[in-house]
Amino acid sequence: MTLHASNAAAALLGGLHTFIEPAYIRTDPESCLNYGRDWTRLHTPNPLAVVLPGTIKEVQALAGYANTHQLALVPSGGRTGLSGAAVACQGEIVVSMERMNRILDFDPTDRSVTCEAGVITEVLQNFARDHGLYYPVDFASRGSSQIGGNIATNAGGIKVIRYGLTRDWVTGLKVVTGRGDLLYLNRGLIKNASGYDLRHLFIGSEGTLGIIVEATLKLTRPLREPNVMVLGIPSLDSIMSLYHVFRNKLELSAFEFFSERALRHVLAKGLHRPFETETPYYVLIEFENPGGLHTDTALNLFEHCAEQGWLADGVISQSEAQAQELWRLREDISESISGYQPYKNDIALRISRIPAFLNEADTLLTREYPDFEVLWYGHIGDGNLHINILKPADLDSIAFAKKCGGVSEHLFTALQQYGGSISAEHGVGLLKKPYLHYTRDETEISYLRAIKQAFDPNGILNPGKIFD
Ligand code: 2HG
Ligand code: ZN
Repeated sequence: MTLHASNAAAALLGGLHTFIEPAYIRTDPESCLNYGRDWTRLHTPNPLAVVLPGTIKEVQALAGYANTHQLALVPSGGRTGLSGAAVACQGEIVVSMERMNRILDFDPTDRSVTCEAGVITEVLQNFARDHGLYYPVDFASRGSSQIGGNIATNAGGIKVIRYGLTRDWVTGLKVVTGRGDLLYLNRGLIKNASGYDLRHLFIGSEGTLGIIVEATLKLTRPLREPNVMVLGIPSLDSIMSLYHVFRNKLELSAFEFFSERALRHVLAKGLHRPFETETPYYVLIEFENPGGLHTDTALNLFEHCAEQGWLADGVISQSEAQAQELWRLREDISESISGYQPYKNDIALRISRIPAFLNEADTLLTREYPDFEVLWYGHIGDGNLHINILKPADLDSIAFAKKCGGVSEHLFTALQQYGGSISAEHGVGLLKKPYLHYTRDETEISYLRAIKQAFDPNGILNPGKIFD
């Protein structure tokens, strides 16, 4: 079917008033601009309208209406995504979940919380903390990303090495499918062997199968007095040596890395160098250290690695405030470079394959981008690298994206040989769609299409995202 993106569709907007209050249907240019895009800036937002439902019934009514009138819906959370999955550039209706932001239930025995999809990540984290517990999925956009969006992208972030991805914390999901049905999946159970687990299809489906309206999430005990170390590394090769020794002796909750070039961008925003020595790369390690129990181990490991020549300098946090300062050196990178309209790669590999791939990618990128600034950082302990290419000010955005897209083909060809993925945690959306075949073969994509067809036969949900 053809989805309307025209005046004819605009006329259909009137019908929305029968089930959504007019105050929650917005068509003003500012709302369309804000709600029609995520953190990518390549596509021009052009939604027909923005609708803010307040109840599951309203979401169902919207899905029903969209099916009847052949309208496309773009489910929308905090719009902090980096792959264009929440972009509405073809006359779609944006379905913002921001009004559905209540925490509905907490059970200390189950250590679980049930909330609506529009709850902000940080609100949930604080709620858990106030109850003596911890929601460990964490990332820099915690202050604006929403739980529904996190689930729709299977968000990862900075603690995956210890706590896994969003997928590992979802025990129940309520979704409104593209057919308009309400499904309550897995119902908060830890164990459930009653057939296909549809919950996992919705996690990471980027709004293409259904609209997540409610979630039940597990919580855990908080980290005990985490310490942060930042280590200066002379070469990429040292990173994995450090990974092995620190991981064997300490319970790591983060193992991140960033380059000196990336560091310079956060320093330019007013942060301080962690120590005087400049090295081409840095590793940030976080580990639990209750009562200083593991301080000696950490210092011994530091000495050992220094003797081996794997690190040149380092610092260990002496207070929570210092730990947070050190974290900012890594976490603030993405925001500090946003003005350069960076071309982003978010790739994943098995950790064992990282050293060989890093060397190959380094050679390739140095050759292909002689004139562009290339920044490396990421969650290297999870096998996840973020490679950002900064746009020179005098280069037009389209020409820049085209050049980088061409280089990506080379990078992904190498990645494919190492069995990696073109997206580790940012998703496919619009941006990585042309490259999906590097990670999923045609046969597999045909199964994805069949699943889409089962949940959304009229293609009303986020059409054009992930695959065509
Ligand atoms: C991070 O790890 C985010 O900082 C953003 O996933 C990554 O800017 C990026 O490419
Ligand atoms: Zn990341």
